Amino acid sequence: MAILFISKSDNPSEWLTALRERSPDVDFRVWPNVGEKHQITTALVWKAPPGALTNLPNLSLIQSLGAGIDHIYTDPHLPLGVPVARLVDKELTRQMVEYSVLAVLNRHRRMDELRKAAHEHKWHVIQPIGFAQSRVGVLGLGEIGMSIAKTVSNLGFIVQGWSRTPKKIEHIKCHHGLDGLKTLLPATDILICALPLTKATNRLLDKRTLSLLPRSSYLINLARGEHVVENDLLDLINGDHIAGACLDVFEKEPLPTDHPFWNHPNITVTPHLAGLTIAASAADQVLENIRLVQTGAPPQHQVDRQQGY
Ligand code: OXD
Repeated sequence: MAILFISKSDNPSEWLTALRERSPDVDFRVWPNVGEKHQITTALVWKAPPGALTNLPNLSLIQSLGAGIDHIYTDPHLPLGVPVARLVDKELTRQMVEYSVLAVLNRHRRMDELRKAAHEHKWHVIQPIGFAQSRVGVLGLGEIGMSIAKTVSNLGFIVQGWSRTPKKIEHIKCHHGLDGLKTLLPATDILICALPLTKATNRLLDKRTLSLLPRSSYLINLARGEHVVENDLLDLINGDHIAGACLDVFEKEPLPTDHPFWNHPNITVTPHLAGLTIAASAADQVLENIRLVQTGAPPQHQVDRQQGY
């Protein structure tokens, strides 16, 4: 029984250390050094090259190294019938919440405007902005979206949420379906995208939907670049309908050096780091999933292939 690690961005030695501390005999291999293929039972993956998971006859678990699994389903050779699990990790969720709070407060307290004024040596006092002018809408009410919504609401913000299916969260008005989205957007000043990437959410935030936001609204995207039609967002910001955006994810990553987002005064770009997986935090879940699958049980947080999350 061996684990095959396939990721260019995660550190294999951190994973090896974290796994061996918990399970000293673990057989850990780093792609492309697969060794005897029939010995591989688990694949730990983040953006595996297409085909890397084929011809592994005893593969019984594909474990994402992140919360998202869209990177797995882009492989046209993905072995059907092998369970795919995503990570639901406290540390990852904590980072995503932290990033969202930072971005919401930056917008609420107009830090971009203040930084610009300070740069010009201007004593620029902004009158207090009430929560009624900073209504927050959270798209996606899974583990991460729900934690963001609750934390931002606990800070005093008026928070509404949106998801595919109906959800109930204390103190948070929840909407669902396309009609729900049409209700939420006009009542949102700060929109946070925490959606899974599926066929239904790909390019969901385009000119049509983003125009439903009120004037001077703000977008925070920490989910996937493909949720947003980048040129539409740019047009709406340049046309002064949307005030700005804080973006951690992009259609193409790394963001090309000549992309207009980089130099835009109203757009903050961060390099897909809102939530990074820490091996020491996530290793227990991975080992537990391996154990579950060995006993014939489904792994925790198994992905529904049809729904795509
Ligand atoms: C993830 C991510 O899916 O970091 O975990 O994007």
